[in-house]
Amino acid sequence: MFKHFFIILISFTVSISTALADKSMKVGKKGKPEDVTRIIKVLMYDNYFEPSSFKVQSGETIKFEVENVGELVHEFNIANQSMHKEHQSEMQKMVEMEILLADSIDKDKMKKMSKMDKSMAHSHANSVLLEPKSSKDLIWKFENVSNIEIACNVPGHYDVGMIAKVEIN
Ligand SMILES: [Cu+2]
Repeated sequence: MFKHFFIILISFTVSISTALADKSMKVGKKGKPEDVTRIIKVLMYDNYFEPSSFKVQSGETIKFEVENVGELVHEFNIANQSMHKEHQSEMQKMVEMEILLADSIDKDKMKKMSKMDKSMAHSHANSVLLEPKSSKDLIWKFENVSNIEIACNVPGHYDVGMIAKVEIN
């Protein structure tokens, strides 16, 4: 009986620490405008990024000028795979609540729902969510980590490969 409990406790602890390790794995942080050393223009199409890969230096602060030139809503999100996976369920919820539509965002509804559930506001320093024909800048300071991907987590888009590789030197 005691042994059984102990095994459960161990597996529970292992799964928690794996989750924590992923979360604390730094992908960088929001950058300051005065630290920007490079500007990269990014176009979002249905369903891919242009450019489709990025080479950055560790410690570099880049301003991404992101423009959605597609017909659908797209996201530009700097994260690692497990962060993307987690964020995809938030985005799925936004679709179910009809905040996130295929080609638009219901901003009034977003405002209302986010009072009850903060994640519905979609305010993340590492991401911009854009309606077609709109643009926004994102300033990011990269740190020395592997497995960073720039991806779109609008439901279905990640699965069809709306992912850009990031190589950090
Ligand atoms: Cu997309």
